[in-house]
Amino acid sequence: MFCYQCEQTKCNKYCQDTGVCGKTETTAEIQDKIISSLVDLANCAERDEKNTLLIINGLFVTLTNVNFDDLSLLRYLDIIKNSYYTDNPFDIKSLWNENDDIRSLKSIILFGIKGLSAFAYHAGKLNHKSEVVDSFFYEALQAISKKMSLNELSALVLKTGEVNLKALELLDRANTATYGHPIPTFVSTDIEAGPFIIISGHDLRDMALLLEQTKDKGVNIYTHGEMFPCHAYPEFKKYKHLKGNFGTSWRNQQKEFENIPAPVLFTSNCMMPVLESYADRTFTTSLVSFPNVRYIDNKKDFSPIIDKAIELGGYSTSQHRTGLNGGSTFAVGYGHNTVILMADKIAGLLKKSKIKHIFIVGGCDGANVGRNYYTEFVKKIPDNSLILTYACGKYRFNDIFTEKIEDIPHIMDMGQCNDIFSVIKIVRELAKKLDCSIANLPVSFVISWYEQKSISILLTLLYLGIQNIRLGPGMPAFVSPNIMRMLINKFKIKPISTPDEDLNSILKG
Ligand code: SF4
Ligand code: SF3
Repeated sequence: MFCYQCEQTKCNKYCQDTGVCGKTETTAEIQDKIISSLVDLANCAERDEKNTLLIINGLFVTLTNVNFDDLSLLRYLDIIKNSYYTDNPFDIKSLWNENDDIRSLKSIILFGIKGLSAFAYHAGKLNHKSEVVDSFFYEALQAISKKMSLNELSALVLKTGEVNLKALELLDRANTATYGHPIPTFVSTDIEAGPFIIISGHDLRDMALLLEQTKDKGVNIYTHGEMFPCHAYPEFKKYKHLKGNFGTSWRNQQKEFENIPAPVLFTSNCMMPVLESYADRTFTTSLVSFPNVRYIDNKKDFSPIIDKAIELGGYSTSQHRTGLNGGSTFAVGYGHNTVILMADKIAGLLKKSKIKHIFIVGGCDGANVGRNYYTEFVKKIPDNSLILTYACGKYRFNDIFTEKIEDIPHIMDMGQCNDIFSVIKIVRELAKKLDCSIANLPVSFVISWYEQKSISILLTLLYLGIQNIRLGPGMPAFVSPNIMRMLINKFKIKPISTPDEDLNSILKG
């Protein structure tokens, strides 16, 4: 096997024999076949709704930490293969042997559209679709098998970021039109006595269905990982049994799910290999699957998981739990709708230097020890600066209590990874209010990456011309030295160094 699509790839080169994520060689082979078939589908089949859905689902099941189940993956492969004919099948392995820079640019495009597929998938579940997004999947997949120049591929890399912005906007519209605009909300980390279910992942529709099916059952619901921002949506606030957040980010799940008297539902990435100790009370749905773990199909009848919660009974007394820094409340819900109302005030405070700087510290969490950087970095940010955050990396600091700057919270959590859209909207609004370009705002992006959604988000930031992004904990293994030089020259991307060094150099301007 050859896989280098995520940040934890072996020795920052590539995974072979078995993935650091737990993916087996057989699973990797099937996923490669899925990608090869999707390239053939894009080249040989009609562009229609059915095929577009096959592409979106096919890409999403190959994302890191989504589907480890060979039988399930083979079913996707079969359906894709039966949807086109070619006498000259493409093999993704040919890409790994291409010239270093071509391989690198095509990998960036491929991993970028994997991230894009996740956003399009969730938006599609809420009946929001975009012709621009859908047609780009075909263009990008065709490019993987075509002879193209470095310039053509570089342009397509930025186009991936541009189309990803459309997908982020689409998903924002889907979520807010269906569940309302997030409002600032304080969420407890304690667990009440009695039966409960933990729901993880990004799929808001699955959350809505689970809340509805559990509302009169005496079963409480707790979010985990990227499902946490659900607490801020008005439509979910109506359910009094949506109680709080259990645990932290995906990387701690094997520890956090052990020895608890409750079932867990995974609705999207990131699922780690399920340990035997909790396999019998783990459930997956949508595109997530793991061998011998119960799967809730598209009928979305959650009775088995509700029954399991009642059978296990939950804790007999309430449990006090905390975040990673000892705090027992997380705040969330600072989406664009809320923060744009503060834009005049923030712009005024920036002018008067009462707010010195805005730091965007967001992105994925992961197991790498270098990720302590983000906790230390946030702790060192002066009180006269704002911190906007999104995605699961924030669990490293979202329980730290901080004072406000004249009613503006020092740390504002915008939501899931896709809610980078709120960050972009707010930064654009501030640039408008201060009559300058984004580049001239006192705003710095300090981003952590892990899987392919963070790659598509990075491409969007580059497409928007955002420079001086500090990226960590390491640089992607799939970027060749020449392409890295190009990124550094054109966009001034920097690897993170130490919190002190980076903070000093940012604040010195
Ligand atoms: Fe390795 Fe990441 Fe690929 Fe898993 S997804 S096999 S950890 S590179
Ligand atoms: Fe997290 Fe997987 Fe990236 Fe949604 S859940 S951000 S890592």
